Amino acid sequence: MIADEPSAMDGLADVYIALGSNLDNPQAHLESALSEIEKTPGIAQVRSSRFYRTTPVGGPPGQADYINAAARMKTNISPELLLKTLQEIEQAHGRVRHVRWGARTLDLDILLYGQRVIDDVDLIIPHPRMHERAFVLIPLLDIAPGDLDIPGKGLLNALVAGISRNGVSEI
Ligand code: A4P
Ligand code: MG
Repeated sequence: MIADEPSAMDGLADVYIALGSNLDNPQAHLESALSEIEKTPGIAQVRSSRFYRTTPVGGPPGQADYINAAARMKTNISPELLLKTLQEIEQAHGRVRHVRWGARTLDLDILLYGQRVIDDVDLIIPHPRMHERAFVLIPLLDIAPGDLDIPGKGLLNALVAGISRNGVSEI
């Protein structure tokens, strides 16, 4: 376990993740996922955005609205192990994968891992669709500086200025 002190975590990359749920009390899934992430050895200084109610983007018609948030943390866990850790938390929340972009109890995506660019079969960072999605960028701006550089996509402020906020409201 890493001590949760600034001195112990200095120099580690900032990691940003997106959280989403639209089934079975979405807000409770996000809150408990955040506390599970906080308890994970090697993750410290977890900070969450506000929670937002968002209109579903893509997927089958008739899905319930989502609750979305973003979180920032410091970690010494590799990107691959972080993905596995987040997938285990999704599984513990009863995530079942049926349809692409279908309703889900909990979706945890890695948005950014410092300034790393990764293009593997099962892990792409920055998340390939984050730069065009209001339900990701608006929560992200709660916890990240406006001049955050999203590798290959531009500065967070500029991306937020270019999207519509329709369908995203603070809860
Ligand atoms: N994967 C690759 N890169 C990453 C990454 N950076 N973080 C792989 C997490 N996973 C990553 O994910 C599919 C595979 O992506 C994983 O096996 C992993 O190896 P998944 O969670 O099983 O499926 P998914 O989330 O349905 O797929 P996808 O394509 O990542 O979905 P998106 O693009 O994240 O969209 N509308 C609203 N309003 N709010 C939402 O939260 N979410 C989606 C999902 C669609 N519409 C939405 C929302
Ligand atoms: Mg996902």
